[in-house]
Amino acid sequence: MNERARPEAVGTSLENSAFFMPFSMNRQFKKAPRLLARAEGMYYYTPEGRKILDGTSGLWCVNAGHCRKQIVEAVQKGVATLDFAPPFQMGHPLAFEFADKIRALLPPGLTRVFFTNSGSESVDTALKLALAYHRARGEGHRMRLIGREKGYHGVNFGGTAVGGIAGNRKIFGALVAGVDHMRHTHDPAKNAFSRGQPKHGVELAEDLERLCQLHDPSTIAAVIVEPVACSAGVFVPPVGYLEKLRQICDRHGILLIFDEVITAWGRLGKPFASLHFGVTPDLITTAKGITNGTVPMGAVMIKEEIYQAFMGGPENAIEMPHGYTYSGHPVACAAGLGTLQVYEEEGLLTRVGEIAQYWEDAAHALRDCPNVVDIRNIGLIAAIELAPRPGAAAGARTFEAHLKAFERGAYIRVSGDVIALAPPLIIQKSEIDQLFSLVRDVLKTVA
Ligand code: PXG
Ligand code: PLP
Repeated sequence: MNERARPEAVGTSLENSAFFMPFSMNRQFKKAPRLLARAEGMYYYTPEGRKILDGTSGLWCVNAGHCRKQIVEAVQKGVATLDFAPPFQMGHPLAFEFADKIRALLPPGLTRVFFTNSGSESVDTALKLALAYHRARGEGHRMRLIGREKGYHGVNFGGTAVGGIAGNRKIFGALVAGVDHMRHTHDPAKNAFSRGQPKHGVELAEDLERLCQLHDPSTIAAVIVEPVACSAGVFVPPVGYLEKLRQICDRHGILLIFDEVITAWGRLGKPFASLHFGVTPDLITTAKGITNGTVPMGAVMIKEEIYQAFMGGPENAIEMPHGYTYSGHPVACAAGLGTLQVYEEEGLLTRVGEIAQYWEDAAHALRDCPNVVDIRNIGLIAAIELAPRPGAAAGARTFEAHLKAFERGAYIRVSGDVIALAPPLIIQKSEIDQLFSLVRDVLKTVA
């Protein structure tokens, strides 16, 4: 047990800690901390040694389960061999090897990989690449970016601007000019308790056509959507919806970006959700599961013709004036290569196909629990939506469920009135039972 995992360290008050926690209720947390000290496989362990079933893969990222030996050793060896290498005008072998291994998993036509350090950086990179691509082809008038209501695309300026969660945008001013949003696809009146893709709502994709007519399609550079919108509460695309977005983008020469920060790396039973849905975007953004969450990393995958559009100038010129100090960081690449090896050896990028039905049935069995107004699922993702508590702030009930679940031994993520479950892809049926029976018990006690 390491120093920080020692029980005596627990008593130390965090109330005046310097740490400004991200996306957290700082004061509430610091008064009653929920600390995790170590992890292994499907479980976290608290400093007191309590075992906590991980219902959300950390933050949707630890797809192969925690502290996997091969990944840990790859990171240890990597950092001891090459701690850092400059990524601009220099290189190291692992970045090339990792990019090529990723390419082998991509939908047809996507051939190039640009490394970043997070999903947020991937999104801003993809948006910039889209603008630069049009400009390189003499269509610099395509400057508009279209997102969707309820979308989450990280927290950098571009991603915040195309994002569609009001609470994440409203305090940050005007953000980026030229952004508009399509309608979201959530329609509980028609689609509540859908299993997999909802039947109703393909026509909501026509909202993109409306924006094309409003702004003129020749002003639009790119549309970005999550194939399954996870952060805002798990909104699965209606049957035919993504296909229709693809058609409209093709009709008007607009690039389609799938933000697969969560949906890639086996979450839907394929390496990328794009392969699951059979719809190929022009760019894919990812992060999280790319290194199993061990070392921060992200990537943008792009179609060959987009890459080639930048390769027309003189060879002694930098083709893309964009990149991060830590793009393709050697330790992150080592982690990524170790991660891909585990995914491959254990068949994790396709394993969800085998357990998705069991998962779906277990999730929908909670339908009779108090206050449940909707249950949605796809792949190894499930959302349980609760009616808001009358007179209380949104999410009061779910937050209480989060606290009670932690007391009883499970980590579950909540977003507004939705409990979102997405465990590591190594989960066994017995652990699925354990997770849902714990959530059932919790729901019974949350009035
Ligand atoms: N795009 C999508 C689709 C995401 O899900 C990001 C971009 C940003 O990635 P980074 O690595 O910059 O955080 C994400 C991240 C939640 C939750 O509770 C989800 C995310 C992040 C934090 C919380 O659902 N997704
Ligand atoms: N700000 C300053 C002053 C810098 O020198 C740099 C990088 O050199 C950055 C920001 C960008 O940092 P990063 O490349 O880690 O995104």
